This record gives sequence, structure tokens and C-alpha cells, in this order.
Amino acid sequence: MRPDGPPPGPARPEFWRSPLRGPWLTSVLGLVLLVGVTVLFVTGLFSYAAYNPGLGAPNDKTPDKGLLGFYLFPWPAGPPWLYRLNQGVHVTLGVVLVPVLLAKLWSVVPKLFAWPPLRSVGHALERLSLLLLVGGVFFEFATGLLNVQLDYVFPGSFYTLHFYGAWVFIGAFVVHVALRLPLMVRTLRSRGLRAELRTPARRTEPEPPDETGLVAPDPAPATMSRRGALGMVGAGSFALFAVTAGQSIGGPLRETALLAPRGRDPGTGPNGFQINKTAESRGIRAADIGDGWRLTVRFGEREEVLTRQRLLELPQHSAALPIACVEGWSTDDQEWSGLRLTTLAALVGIGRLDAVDGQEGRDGPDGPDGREAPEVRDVPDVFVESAQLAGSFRSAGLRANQVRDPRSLLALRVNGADLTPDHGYPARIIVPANPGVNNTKWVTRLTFGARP
Ligand SMILES: Nc1nc2c(c(=O)[nH]1)N[C@H]1C(S)=C(S)[C@@H](COP(=O)(O)O)O[C@H]1N2
Ligand SMILES: [Mo]
Repeated sequence: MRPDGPPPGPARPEFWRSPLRGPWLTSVLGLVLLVGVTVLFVTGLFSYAAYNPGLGAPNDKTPDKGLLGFYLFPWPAGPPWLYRLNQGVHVTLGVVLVPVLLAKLWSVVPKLFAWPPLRSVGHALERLSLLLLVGGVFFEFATGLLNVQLDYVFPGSFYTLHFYGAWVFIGAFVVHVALRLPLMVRTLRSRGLRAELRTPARRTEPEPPDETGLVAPDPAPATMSRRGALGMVGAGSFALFAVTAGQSIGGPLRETALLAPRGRDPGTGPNGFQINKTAESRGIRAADIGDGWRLTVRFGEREEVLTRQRLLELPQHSAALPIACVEGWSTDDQEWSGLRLTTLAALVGIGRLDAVDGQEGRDGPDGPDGREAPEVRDVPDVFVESAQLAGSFRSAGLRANQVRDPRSLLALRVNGADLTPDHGYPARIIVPANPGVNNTKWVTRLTFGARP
């Protein structure tokens, strides 16, 4: 034994014997992850922008982000399915990539035991970047999956951890891709995917040894082809897709979302769609939302206090909109009806009330008859508060472009029935393309032109 050689065990190249391990398999899996992780990162950034963190604390779960918020932009109020699509892709793809990620780590696992652990400063830096890469990816997947699957159990806020974790990870990821991309392209060119997929186990040979050190020096005979290995990963991903995607796609497929805790069995009737936080769980008491409930609308010095009966006497409008949660589940479009936010703005002197509602659209859905909502300029942002006393989702800001949209409602009814307490009775916000968390339930106060 060489005195400076690796100790017996996984640090020795001979320890790893799979004939499948090699740069080609690693490159195929790497390419899938390169595309997948890029989509995850971009949809993740969009998701943060969709919260409209610029509106202040209730909307911003990472107020200390500093320069990391450089890309933020006002989130559009439509098309209505925009956030639904973004989060459906983000969460479903994250789940589906798990087998690919595990296979990729398996394919390079000998490198984690490389001996000697630190050869030079450059080598030390490379290993540090790999530590951030592997640690970062596990951290992002773990926090993401926990947030989707369980009542979040990680210590610390999901939002901050997932957000900062994403930036640390993506830094390491960019370095890794920059270092490995040329090798990946070369390797993928060296063996045709199609030929490889036609090769059965008995003809499967190890890749030629090369500088990557992934190829086993003493390979065992193949018990599985590369086609089989990729097929196994693909089947795993497909199975996860099949039991997850229904929560975001909706319709009859909702029943197939076996892995989605909030995707299924929301009951029947007009209010028979998902409930994330029940009234009871948020500490909403019967008295908070009973006959004594009032809505206060305020703009500067002007204030109106309205009963639900009074709200129902004002012009009602409807809009077919989904609820889409950061967790990836969403509802199909529901027919919400109530007051346009512009109508409420007009009550406190923003725009003219008659210009906003006039005689048009009373009690009917807009659209089919082709009547456009009159344009309302210069509406300010609005700060929405609820009867909920504590918790980070008790209030939220909406940006002027959202307030202005004729589909943005303070909903009193859904699918022809009064809201149930769990869906936000007496009144809830519903805005196209708005993340679920900003569609505040049990609303008690709207303050126009105010930021918290
Ligand atoms: N006051 C209040 N409103 C709230 C919440 C909350 O905890 N408190 N949860 C939000 C979240 S995270 C989502 S996804 C939607 C879910 O609405 P639903 O339960 O009617 O489907 O409500 C939002 N409105
Ligand atoms: Mo949510």
C-alpha cells in the first residue's frame, strides 16, 4: 500500500464498480437538470415578484433582500391563470426532478470521496463550490417539498430560507455549469442517445476511462443497460408527475393528485373547492364575521363604514377566477361576485362613482355583452386588512394595476352562493393572477393610498 494512498473503502476508485457510471450518463442527467433547474429558478423569481414585495412588509417575506430584489417588477393583473401556471410549473417540476437529481448524485458519488480531500487551493475551492451545489440543491428541494407536503416544519420562515437558499445554490450552479458545460457537450456528442437507447444490458460496456475519474477502473458486468437506468429514472419522474400535476391542472385530473395534500376532496356545492386556512385555524370567531361585521373603506380623511347588506345593494360584478397558492395547488375558475375594487375606491372619492358603475353590468357578469368597464385612472394602491388578529397573511397590499382591473373584486358570493366562513365570509379579495396569499379573506378594512 502506498503510504499516501486513500484508506480502504469509498475513497478508492476500485470501490465503485458500476459499469454504467461515466461521463455520458452524468451528462444526460446533467442536461435535464440544467434545463429543469433554470426553469425552477426563473419561476421561483417570478413567484417572489408576484407577491409584490415592493408594497411593504405584509407582502414581503424577505425584506432584507437588498440587491437580490434587483429584478422585481409590478406583477400584472392577468391573464388570470398566470400565477396558477407559474406555481404549477414550479412545484410540479420540482417534484418531478427528484429522481433525476438522485440519479445525478449517484452518478458522481465517487467524486465526493476523492482522495486526497484537498489537493491545492484551486481544488479546495472547487470542492467548496460542490459542497454549496449539493448542499444547496438538497436544501432547496427539502424546504420546497416540506412546504408543499406538510404543515411547514422547518425552523425559520420558508420564504426567507427558500429565497436565500436559491441564490446561494444558483451561484454554485452557475460556477459548476461554466466549468462543466464544454465537457458535457463534448461527451454528449461522443455517443448518440439513440444508439445508446437501443443497447441492451448484455451489450452494455463501461465508457472508456477518461480524466473525469467517473469510470470504474474495475467494473462489474452490467446487470442493467443505460436505457434501463434512464428508463427507471424517467418512470420515477413520470409516476411523481401523475400523482402531483392534477392539483394544478384541475378538472377531473384533480382526483389523481394523490401526493397533493390539499389537492383533493374539497367537498361539493358552490363552495366546494379547496380551503387552505379554515376560519377556525386563523382564530376567526363567529362574532368577527356575524351581524356586527363592518367594512371600513378609507382614503385620506375620507372614511365609509358599510354593512354587508349595504355592500350587496351596490353594483355587483362577477369574474371567473382561480385561486392559486404558492404551494402549487390551484382551483379551477370559480364564478366570484361582489364589488369591484374601483367601485369601493369611488365610494371614498377616487374616480366618480357613476362613472364606475353607472347603470351598466348591474348584477350580471360582464363580458358576453361586450360592455367594457369604464377606464379608471389614477387609482392608488390599497392596503387590505382582515378580522384575523395575528399571522403573516392577515393583511396584504394590492398594487394600483390590480385595483384598476375590472375583474378585481371584493367578493361576497361565489358560484351563486354566499361565501362560507372558510372561504372568507363576509367578504374576500379576489384578483386575477394574484398569489392566493394576497387574496385576503374575512376583510374588514381597505385603506386606499396607504402602505403599511
Ligand atoms: N385573512 C387571511 N386570508 C387568507 C389567508 C390567511 O391565512 N388569512 N390565507 C391565504 C392563502 S395562503 C391562500 S392560498 C388563499 C386560499 O383561499 P381558499 O382557502 O379560499 O382556497 O387564501 C388566502 N387568504
Ligand atoms: Mo397560499
